[in-house]
This record gives sequence, structure tokens and C-alpha cells, in this order.
Amino acid sequence: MLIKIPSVSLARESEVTPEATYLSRRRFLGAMGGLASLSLVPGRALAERYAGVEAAQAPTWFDKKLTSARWQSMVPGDEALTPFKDATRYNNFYEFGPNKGDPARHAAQFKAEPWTVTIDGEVVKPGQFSLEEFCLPHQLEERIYRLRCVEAWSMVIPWLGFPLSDLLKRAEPTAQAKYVRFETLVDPQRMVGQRSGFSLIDWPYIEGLRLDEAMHPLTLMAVGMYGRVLPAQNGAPLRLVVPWKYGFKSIKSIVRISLTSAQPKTTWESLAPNEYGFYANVNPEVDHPRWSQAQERRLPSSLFSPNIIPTRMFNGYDEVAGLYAGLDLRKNY
Ligand SMILES: Nc1nc2c(c(=O)[nH]1)N[C@H]1C(S)=C(S)[C@@H](COP(=O)(O)O)O[C@H]1N2
Ligand SMILES: [Mo]
Repeated sequence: MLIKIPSVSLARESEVTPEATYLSRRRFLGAMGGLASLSLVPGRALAERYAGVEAAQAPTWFDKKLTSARWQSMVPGDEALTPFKDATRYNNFYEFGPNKGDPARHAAQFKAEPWTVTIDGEVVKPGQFSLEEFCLPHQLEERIYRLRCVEAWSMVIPWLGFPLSDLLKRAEPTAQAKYVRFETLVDPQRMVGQRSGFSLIDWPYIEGLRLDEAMHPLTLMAVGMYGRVLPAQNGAPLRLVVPWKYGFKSIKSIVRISLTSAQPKTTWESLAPNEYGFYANVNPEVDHPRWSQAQERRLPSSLFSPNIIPTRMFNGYDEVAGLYAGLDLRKNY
């Protein structure tokens, strides 16, 4: 079968509206980045940081958890947060359509509750959980991460969630568990992109990680962003965030997490194996067959102010390099 992948390039940038006043333009003081910067941020500072953020009504359990969340006091490096508007209007979420503006439009009516998550496969304690049960044991923490899409654009997004490792430890992976496979909801009634006959994707959207990647402290299960509950277009109510990998690894609206002994077949790898690999680590030295990965467009960007910056190895998260010692990253792209 001949598959046609929609082509993307640095030049295709029609949907981002530059806006003047963004609190997210503000730089946060301090030199430290990453996990070391987690701290209690005063409520007033947070309210200011996330002023103007519009979010759906959150479930009660989420609001309760929010009061004890650990907030990150600053953006890593000296980078600015991507404005909430860009992060919620420029999306890839094929379940809601193929264009960047489709998810915001078509996910508006999406109800993320009730939601059931299944954990199964190579675990001692499999189970089915409501989202509330699933999140109950975990403290919410904020992680401000760069998100680098394989299409060579990027954002800086403040997520709210908990480490995937905490969740996996509770399920107790067996000795056979080597990979983690994630599955997105299939519901054509609620996800218009799954109704269309034009879709390239064989639903459900599937992603996967090696178990050690899944257990890395940077790997996050997100239930919120910008201090609020996750918007539908960003993968409500539960998504993965793997900041050193291309964005397509960060699977949205997860309903099943399975521990497996074999490497899972992932959606993009199945669609175009020469273009999208299982690892998908951000790597400026390994180009996509159809475009360079050496640079990226940091959003917001416009025709007159494209905001092109160099792409960093592992998206700047050097601490993961040890996971790939001895692995040929050209072959294992
Ligand atoms: N289920 C699902 N998850 C998905 C996608 C998708 O189409 N379906 N797109 C991926 C891609 S390509 C990117 S870049 C990110 C975008 O996340 P964001 O819209 O929150 O920025 O989600 C990823 N997760
Ligand atoms: Mo992406």
C-alpha cells in the first residue's frame, strides 16, 4: 500500500497569531533548572503566572490535589513559557483532525470524565482504575519542559503531573517486563478524526518506551498544564510527556498502559518506518529524510519573526544520555 504522509516544513506557519501581551513572556529569575528548582511558589506569584489561562471545569479531586502541588519556580535555562494560547491552538492530535487548528475546534465538546485506565501485561498488580483512583496516590508536581515536535517546531510548556515511574512501581513490573506500551482512546462518536475515512492512522494511536526510559525521573504522566486541568486538545485527561523525545512519543488521552516483553509496534513507526523510529530521541545530527532537524521554530513564531533556534541533543536533557550508551543513534532513530 502506498501511504502519503502530509508534508510539513519550516515554512508552513499559517495558524499562529502573534499576540502582544503575554505573561509567559516574562522570564523567571534564577539560574537553576530541572528538578532542583522544584519549590513552593507563593499562590500570588502563581496566580500572576497563569493569569488569563482559560480551562475547563476540573473534577473535585483535581482541585483538591492542586492545593498540595509542588510548583516549579522557574523556567529551565533562560527561556520563556510558550503562551497558553499557542499551546492550546496549535496542536497535533489526529483523533480530532489533521490540521493544527482542528484539535482546539473539534475537542471543545470532549468530555474527559468519566475515564477508565487499564494497567495490564507483565505486572504483578494489573487493574482497571477510574482516573481519580489512578491519580490518588500521587502528589501533583509542575514540570516545565521543552516540547520538540519532529516537524521542527517547539514550545516550552508547564505540565502538571507525576512521574510515570511512581505509577509503574505500584503495578510491580515482572522480570519479563522490558517495554511499556500506551494506547489512546478509540471513540469515533467523540473523536471526529476517527470517523473520517481519510485518516492514515490505524486506531488506536499507540506509543511505547523501553522500561528504563519509562522509569527515568523526567518521564511524566500529565493531568494538567499552566496550573489547570489538561485541555482536551492537549490530551485530557491523561497523557505522557517525554521531553527528550520528539513530540509524537508523548501520547495523549491514554486508556491503557501495558508492560510487555517485546518492543511494541508504534503508530508512526508502522506508518513510515524510514521516517519515524521507535526511539525518536531529539537529535540535531540525524535529519528526517525530508527535512533538517538541526534547527527548530520556537513558538510563537511568525513570517516576520520566525524565531529559529538550534536544536539540542536530547532536546537539552543531557541527563538521559546514559540510557543510550553504546547504542548507534543513527540506526536507532
Ligand atoms: N493520541 C495522540 N497523541 C499524540 C498525537 C496524536 O495525534 N494522537 N500527536 C503527537 C504529536 S506529533 C505531538 S507534537 C504532541 C503535541 O502535543 P501538544 O498538542 O500538547 O503540544 O502530541 C503527540 N501525541
Ligand atoms: Mo509532533
